[in-house]
Amino acid sequence: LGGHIQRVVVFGHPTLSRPVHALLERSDVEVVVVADHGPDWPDPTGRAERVVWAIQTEPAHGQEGWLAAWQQAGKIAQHAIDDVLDSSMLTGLAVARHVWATRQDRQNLVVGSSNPIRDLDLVAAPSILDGPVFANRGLAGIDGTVSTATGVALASGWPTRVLLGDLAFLHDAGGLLIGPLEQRPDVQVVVVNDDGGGIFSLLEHGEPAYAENFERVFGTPHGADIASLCAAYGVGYARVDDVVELRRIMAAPLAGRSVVEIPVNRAQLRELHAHIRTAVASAIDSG
Ligand SMILES: Cc1ncc(C[n+]2csc(CCOP(=O)(O)OP(=O)(O)O)c2C)c(N)n1
Repeated sequence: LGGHIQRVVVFGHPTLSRPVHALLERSDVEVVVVADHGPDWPDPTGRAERVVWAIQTEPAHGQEGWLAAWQQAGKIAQHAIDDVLDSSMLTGLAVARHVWATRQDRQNLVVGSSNPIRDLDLVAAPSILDGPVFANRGLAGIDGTVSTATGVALASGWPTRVLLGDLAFLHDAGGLLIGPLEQRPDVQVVVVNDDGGGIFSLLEHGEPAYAENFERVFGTPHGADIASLCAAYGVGYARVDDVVELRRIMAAPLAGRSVVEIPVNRAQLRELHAHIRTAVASAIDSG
C-alpha cells in the first residue's frame, strides 16, 4: 500500500516517527507543505515541492477502495500486534496499550519522548474520547515532562496521566515538588522503568557490533530508588509487577498526585520489535 503513495500533504511539524520520515524522503513522493507563516515552513527532509497557504479537498475523489484497503490493513496489523503483546512479558508497549485502553473523557494524557510516544504510536487505535494527548519536545526531548503534565493539569482542571520512561522521569523529578502554598493538580505519573535508555537498543546504537560499549554509553543504567524519591517529595507511590495489577491501577479513578512504577526489561526489546514486524507482515500477506 505504501508503495502506491504519490503525494504527501504535510500540516504542521511532522512527527519524529521514522516511517513518516522515510515516506517524506522517498524520491517518488511529491511533498506539499501547508503552512501559514512566513519563510519558516516545516520541511525536515527539504523535499517540499510546493508550500501553500491552504488546500481545497474534493470529498470522495480518491481511487475506489483505497481508504478501505488502508483501514483493513490497519485492523489486521493491530490484531497481530495485540496477539504478540498478549503472549509476551510486561513491556513498555504493553503498558502503552493499557494506558490507551483506560483513557477517559475529560482526562489528559501526557506522553514522554523516546519509546513511550513511539510505543503509543504503534498500539493506539483511533479514539473518539474527549481527552487530549500531549507530547513535548522540551529542550532536547526527555526534559520537563513532569512539569509539562503539571501545567497541563492546572490549565485544564482535568486529571492528567503521564506515560514516560525512567530517564525522562529522573530528568524532571524536581517537577514533583510543589510548594505548600500552591495548588496540587491530579497527576498520575506512570514510569516504565527499564533502568536506562531502552530506545537505543532499537536504533543503530543497539547493533551487535557496538555491544561492548553499549551499556555504559547508551543503556546508562542508574539503579535509582524511585519509591524513596517519591517519599522524599511526598508523592504517592505504587509498584506494578503484573498485568492484572496494571489493569486494576489504570482503571482506578485518578486523584491526587502519585507515581506508578512498572519495572520492565529492555534486554529483549530488539527481538520483540522484530517479532512484531514479522507478525504484522505475515498477517497482512495472508489477510
Ligand atoms: C534533555 C535530553 N537529554 C538527553 C536526550 C537523549 N535521549 C533521547 S532518548 C533518551 C533515553 C530516554 O530514556 P527513557 O526516558 O527511560 O525512555 P526509554 O527509551 O527507556 O523508553 C535519551 C537520553 C534527550 N532527548 N533530551
